[in-house]
Amino acid sequence: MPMDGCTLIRAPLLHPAGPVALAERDLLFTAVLVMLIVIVPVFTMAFLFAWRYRASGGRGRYTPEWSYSAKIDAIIWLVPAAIVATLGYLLWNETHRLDPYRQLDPGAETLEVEVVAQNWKWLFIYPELGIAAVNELAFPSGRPLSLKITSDTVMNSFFIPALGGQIYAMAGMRTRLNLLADKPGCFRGRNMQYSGDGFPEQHFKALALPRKDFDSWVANVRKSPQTLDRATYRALAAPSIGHPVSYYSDVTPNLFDSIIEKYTGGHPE
Ligand SMILES: [Cu+2]
Repeated sequence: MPMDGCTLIRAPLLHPAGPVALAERDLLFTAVLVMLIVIVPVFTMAFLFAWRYRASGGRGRYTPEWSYSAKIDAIIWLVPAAIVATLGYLLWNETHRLDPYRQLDPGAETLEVEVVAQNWKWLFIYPELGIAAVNELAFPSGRPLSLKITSDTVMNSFFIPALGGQIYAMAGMRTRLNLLADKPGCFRGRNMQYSGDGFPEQHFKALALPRKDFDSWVANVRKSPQTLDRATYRALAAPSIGHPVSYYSDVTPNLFDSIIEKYTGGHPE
């Protein structure tokens, strides 16, 4: 399998593998730069003042009666106000542009995957292909990935740092996340919301594969002797820690919706 020789990138937040994570990293860097407008002068002055006004022979003028300067007052109010306005503008625009529910490229062919958080593993259902996998999310690189996310246990949080975004998984609800991997690669995904005993081991491999490799991944999953119906699903949903990657060659239709409906008394959201 291609997942065997794949190396995970280190510090994925700084080495984005897709447009969402790249935009998030750039926003982070821009925000830091803008804030340095205050941080650099403040730290410089802290040392400069201590030196200039020191008791033993400093050069500062002694002015005990001084109390107000309109110039200083203007600087300490206007500069931060300008920074807050700039950050607000940037964040407002980027937050809307990076809306996780928005399709990345409405014109492109999207791969839909349904994600279920369980104790303590991740189930990935491919409704269009009728297959499923546990703790391994494979998808073609360069093709938008559209995730529908729910939980069959307490609140979890789905996150693939190299691709960006983080979105909660909640029982009885469906959240969405749209991601794209620019190039083939192998990324770590995990639950970011503490959920009990198996939480530290609750991670999965996200494999962005070239088209051909994705097709052979699907063919390989289709060879699995295991299938996922209501009964095998119940067995899978039982708590387990460090669950191995496993494949299901067939999935009962509407399994994802029925998992949500368990918590909504038969009514969809
Ligand atoms: Cu909710």
